Amino acid sequence: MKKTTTKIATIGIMSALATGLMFLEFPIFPAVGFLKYDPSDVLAILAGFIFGPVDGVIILLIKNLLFYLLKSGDIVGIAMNFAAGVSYLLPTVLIYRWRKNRVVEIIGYIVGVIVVSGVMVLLNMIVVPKYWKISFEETLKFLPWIAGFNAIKFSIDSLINGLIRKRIEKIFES
Ligand code: RBF
Repeated sequence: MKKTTTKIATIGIMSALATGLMFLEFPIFPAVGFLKYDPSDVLAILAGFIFGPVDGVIILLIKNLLFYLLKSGDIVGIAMNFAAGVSYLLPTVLIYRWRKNRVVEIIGYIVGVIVVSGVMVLLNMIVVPKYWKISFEETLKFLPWIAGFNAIKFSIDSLINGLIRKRIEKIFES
């Protein structure tokens, strides 16, 4: 991939695809039905691996902005989705870029899943009491579900990315 214009167009197409994929969202655990899985972050993670962390974050930003305007209208949910995407993407991509081999790549996925699960548990402990107007003690009951949701969501994304990354990269080599 040589030309900047080609890269900008690719980021645009990947953002549009990610927005479309976000419409497929569905809850994983009934206990925390407000947490929904969708595979859209895979597009941002792919871009992070192929182009760099900033491009990945740009896709997260665009897809969340478009999804907010087209469907959700819930700024809290959108902000949480973005925070989760960034907390996973940055450690995972930066570790991979440090040493580009399969073992380091897998360590990156594991660290990313641990970081996002920890960060989102903390953020949810602050946000959920205000969002659902419940006490902190009640929110604590959700803690294992929130940690589990993020661990599962980003493990699935890691797996998909790990399986298709090389094939997608090849498209851009020519
Ligand atoms: N998305 C995540 O990937 N991880 C989270 O921990 C997370 N926490 C959320 C907390 C609240 C209160 C809300 C409203 C949403 C949260 N989301 C989270 C985003 C949610 O799963 C979904 O993507 C958005 O609400 C868009 O429909």
